Amino acid sequence: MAGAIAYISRDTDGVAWEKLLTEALGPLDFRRLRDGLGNTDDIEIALAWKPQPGLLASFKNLKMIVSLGMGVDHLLADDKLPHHVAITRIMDDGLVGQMAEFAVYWALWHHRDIAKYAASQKAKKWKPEEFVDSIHRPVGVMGLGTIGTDTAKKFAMLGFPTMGWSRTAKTVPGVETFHGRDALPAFLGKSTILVNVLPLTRETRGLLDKKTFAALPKGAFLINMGRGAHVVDDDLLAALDSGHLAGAALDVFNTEPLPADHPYWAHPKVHITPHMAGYTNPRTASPGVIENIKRLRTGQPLLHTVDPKTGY
Ligand code: NDP
Ligand code: OXD
Repeated sequence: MAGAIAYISRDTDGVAWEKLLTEALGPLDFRRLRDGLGNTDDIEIALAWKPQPGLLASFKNLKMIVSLGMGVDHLLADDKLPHHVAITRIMDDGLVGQMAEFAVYWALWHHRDIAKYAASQKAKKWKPEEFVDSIHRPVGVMGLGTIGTDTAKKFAMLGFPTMGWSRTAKTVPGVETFHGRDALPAFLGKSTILVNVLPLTRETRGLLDKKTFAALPKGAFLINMGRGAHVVDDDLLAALDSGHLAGAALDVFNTEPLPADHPYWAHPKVHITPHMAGYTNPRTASPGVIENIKRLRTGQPLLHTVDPKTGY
């Protein structure tokens, strides 16, 4: 039998992964962290979500690390991560679609004044609000990778003028694209709804700060589904309290779970979800992992690899 596959996650039990991988690859030596990993010298592949720092470095014969999330900051935060081992990530169409749904839901919630109608209903008031046509509500998507591209295309299909910002130049049909720091002010200046779906890297940490918020048009709405550490919390609270920002839908936080005493919980302009914008679904995520296991074992180039230098 080939080397063992270790399932390293405290959040999920890996039963579905074991079933799907076994169906595709035949009998496996599949080990779960929560049941004990046995002799870790046998481990060839690690499927990992937020592994304890140093753990992966202790697997002497490890050949491939698979991030069980599309984000890889949870792996690269480990300064002992073995650099000779290939790092790959899941590619999950189901998750990608959910992320776009999350962004579109909050954008429409804001755009169509749903909070005002909910308040009117409470007061038994029949009160149509002034409306802004979607062609006058430009949406800016930060990050034009797998998720950001899908999200931006869906906003464009709904008729919103849609912009995207990335590190390198990109072409996305129906989307006005910007790239690099120099283009950031022009991109932000038009984004009446700002969707963040950047990876967390050295360059993007803290990017959603007072300077970024000030560059947005007055009354802009923020949707953060990237990572909590993209946001400088005090700067966001100040931008909301000053009235410069109309509101923020936040799925990710600097500390998760969000501490009970955090000012976001009770803030009238903040909408909190518990890091649920996109769930990894083993059914939709496993085909790419199975393909990579086959590739690893037959010496072919791996797909969906991560570059530790750029951090994504
Ligand atoms: P990708 O790696 O496919 O794309 C990343 C995008 O960000 C690329 O367009 C890249 O630019 C851009 N980018 C990276 N660094 C910079 C920079 N310094 N300046 C400008 N643009 C930059 O990522 P995904 O779309 O797959 O995922 C994005 C993130 O979404 C994940 O890393 C994770 O943090 C988050 N996520 C959150 C979930 C949730 O439930 N809330 C679920 C899943 C993911 P370029 O195209 O030029 O390379
Ligand atoms: C991911 C996440 O990165 O769920 O996939 O945040």
